[in-house]
Amino acid sequence: MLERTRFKKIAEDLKKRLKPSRYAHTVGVYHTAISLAMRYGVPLKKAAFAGLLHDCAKYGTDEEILAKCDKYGVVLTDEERLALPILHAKLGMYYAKERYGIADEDILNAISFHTTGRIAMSDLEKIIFVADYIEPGRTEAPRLDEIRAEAFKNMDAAICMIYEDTLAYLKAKNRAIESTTLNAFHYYKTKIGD
Ligand code: DGI
Ligand code: FE
Ligand code: FE
Repeated sequence: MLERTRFKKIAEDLKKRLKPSRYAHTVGVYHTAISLAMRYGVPLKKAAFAGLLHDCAKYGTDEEILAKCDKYGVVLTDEERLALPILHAKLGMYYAKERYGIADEDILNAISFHTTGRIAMSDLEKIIFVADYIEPGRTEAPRLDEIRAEAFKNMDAAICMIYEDTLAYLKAKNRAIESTTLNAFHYYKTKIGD
């Protein structure tokens, strides 16, 4: 199947499955990911598919997402079982592979790690992590304008800013913080020499 046709078919399927607001966010991430891919020399096609699919499992309740992970044998650490908001990324990677036929490991990893990020992300993984946070439909987070500008100047610095604000938000809400998230934050902080 032609890539363009395949892309359209996936988009149509997601439009049916996701809430309208979630689909609008998906389209925002897809456009933002392509823009960042232009800036950082990443194949646009990879950014397009990863952006489109990053939240492909984000529908239903947390409990339903967890049950689907168990049903399909998605391997989860004990920590991941407790961090329900992260599971849609793991299940999303599974759907991308099995339901949407994505074989590219880099795209699959970008989906799997889009919520937490991780140490030593590929350029595509960074792009999806950042695009998810800065896409035009996001309005709630603090200093979005600053982070948006930084994303096109120094990606690693933008990643650190996103971690700082996300960790502050999670702490304020008394939520469990994944070790993947924490380790990645320290890694990028050291990397930019802060
Ligand atoms: O799926 P989206 O809403 O587009 O965005 P996302 O996949 O980045 O999920 C955002 C949520 O995930 C946000 O409420 C912060 C939360 N999050 C990020 N890292 C962690 C986390 N939640 C927990 N519990 N632990 C983390 O380490
Ligand atoms: Fe997500
Ligand atoms: Fe998202």
